[in-house]
Amino acid sequence: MTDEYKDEDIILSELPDNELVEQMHDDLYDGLADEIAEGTQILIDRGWSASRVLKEALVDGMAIIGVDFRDGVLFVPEVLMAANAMKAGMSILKPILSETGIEPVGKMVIGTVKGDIHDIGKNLVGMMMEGAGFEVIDIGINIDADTYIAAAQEHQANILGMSALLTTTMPYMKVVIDTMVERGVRDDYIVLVGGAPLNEEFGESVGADAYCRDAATAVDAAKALMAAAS
Ligand code: B1M
Repeated sequence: MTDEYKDEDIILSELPDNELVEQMHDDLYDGLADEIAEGTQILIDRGWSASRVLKEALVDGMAIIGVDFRDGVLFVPEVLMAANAMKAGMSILKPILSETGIEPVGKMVIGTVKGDIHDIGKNLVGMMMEGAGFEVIDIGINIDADTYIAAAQEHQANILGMSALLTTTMPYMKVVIDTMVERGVRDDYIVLVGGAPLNEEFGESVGADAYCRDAATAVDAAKALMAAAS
């Protein structure tokens, strides 16, 4: 039996949890959006929490792709397909992660910095923030300083969030913060930064209020800094 034939035979709903998660990692790798959506739904129907599905089935799967992308095994088109498949799973999780019956606890404008089009991490942070009761205004990718500041002012945000996934784009965070300082608006906002190549030291060096390692850290930092500001 060829691998291809075997794959066609796999019925996701019949796999035990651990095999289903492994299969989802394979399907993510192969950019199979329908299968990722189906697997995500099956795990939710089996009682998994949305954050567990996100971490174990999707984010861990994307980490494998990241390694092979770095090592030249996978190329941009394949990684784009994987990203689309990941988004298919995230769209099922979004309503669950964003579910909140409470008044917004604060407003956040979030975007990926100029020159950078990676948006999965940013989208995830947005979802988790909504789930924690924040109103989130996602201004997209490739965002320059003027657009960040204008959006924060227009929406009267409490928090300005920036994402960067490239070592070549992360320095732009300092450009945004310096522009805020020049315009006398830096202290009007809590500035949070995140993205795989950043670290605590970088966050401090650009003048952010906090570096957020992941979406859960972003929620914790936002809550703590909002509480400290009030
Ligand atoms: Co890109 N890419 N990519 N890529 N890509 C990386 C980032 C890379 C590390 C891959 C690698 O070499 N291993 C590498 C960067 C190397 C470097 O700078 N040192 C890289 C490269 C080189 C490139 C291109 C230059 C490739 C090329 O064209 N030759 C190009 C750049 C395009 C551009 O932006 N100008 C490029 C393109 C792409 C795709 C378009 C194919 C695709 C993006 C699709 C999309 O986003 N819609 C893509 C992808 C998918 C990746 C990897 C594989 C996965 C990123 C991801 O989505 N991770 C990535 C490898 C990796 O990171 N392991 C890679 C999953 C996501 C949930 O995690 O984004 O880290 P992450 O977000 C986390 C935290 O970082 C944090 O919370 C999130 C959730 O826990 N966080 C925040 C993120 N943003 C935050 C904001 C906050 C708070 C927390 O605000 C408050």
